[in-house]
Amino acid sequence: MRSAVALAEQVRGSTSPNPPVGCVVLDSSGVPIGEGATQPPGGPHAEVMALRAAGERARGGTAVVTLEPCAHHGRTPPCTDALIAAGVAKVVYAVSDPNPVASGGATTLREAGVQTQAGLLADEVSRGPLRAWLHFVTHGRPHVTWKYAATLDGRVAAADGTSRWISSAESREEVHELRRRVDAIVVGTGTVMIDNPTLTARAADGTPEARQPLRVVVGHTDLPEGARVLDDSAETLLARTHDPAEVLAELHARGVVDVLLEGGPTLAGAFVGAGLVDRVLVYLAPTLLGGGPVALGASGVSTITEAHRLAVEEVTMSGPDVRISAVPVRN
Ligand code: AOF
Ligand code: ZN
Repeated sequence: MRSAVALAEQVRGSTSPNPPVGCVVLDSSGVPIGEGATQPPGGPHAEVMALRAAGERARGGTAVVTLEPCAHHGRTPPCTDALIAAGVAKVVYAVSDPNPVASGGATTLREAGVQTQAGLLADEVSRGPLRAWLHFVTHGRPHVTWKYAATLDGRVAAADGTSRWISSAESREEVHELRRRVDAIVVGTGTVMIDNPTLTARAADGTPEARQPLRVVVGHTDLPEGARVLDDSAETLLARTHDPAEVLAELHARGVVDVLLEGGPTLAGAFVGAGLVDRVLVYLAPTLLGGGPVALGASGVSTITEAHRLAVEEVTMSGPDVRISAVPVRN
């Protein structure tokens, strides 16, 4: 299952609106003989890829997959049919498919005499590669990670507005890795006017990645001619609204599952205030400024009892910076 999770991670960002799924097929003596991961929409699912790689030796073997195999005719035939036809004796999966159209795969398999086992590494999978997609299916909107880099005193720029390189080179590299795996990056027009970011995913040497997330600029201000987000290195959507729910509805309609909100304070405040941030990812640099804008603008809080409470999921170091991942506590 760990290998299947790694396979799923490799295709994150290329499968939406379908989930990134990984599959490993073992022969009857438990030797891995085929690996596969979900192909872009309309392409084969993970199980089909792994069965193709395994060939005839899959007969009597086991398929290990991060999501319950689908039982429906969608853009592709049911994976349950492929597993049964290949003569697989057992299917081990992590998470049940909550999509009402595709679910029921385990029942179909058992009725055909295939042994099933659910729940292996379910937490790891549902917090990892399937996190955004599970959110997308159960809540009917994309999963939003608000990411920012700030000083220890919570500032995202100095008093004169300069903000280059608050976080370390290691953190900036991590952010490109993150961008590569999401479907869309969202900023406000303010960020475009002040920072003129490219918002592309680039390798450490600066070369753009083959697949680029959709760039989304929110707001009514017209962008200046030289704005880098208007270049042809990736697609850009201009969302002419201030309503975060409207932005997410439009992205949902486009099949965007995983969103990275990259600031600035005004837009972040609107998303947090609307309860539309599902994860906060902050890179805290061991630097103090004592002046300049803070990470979050107005978010509808006027007294301490209204504070947005979060639970810390993970704290790690990123070079000299502290990286904190936190999720809202929703009562
Ligand atoms: C699997 N294995 O690798 C994936 C699954 O439109 P389709 O035919 O591609 O079906 C998409 C649905 O199938 C998707 O919403 C989800 O429920 C399931 N995805 N299932 O057995 C896979 N990606
Ligand atoms: Zn399938």
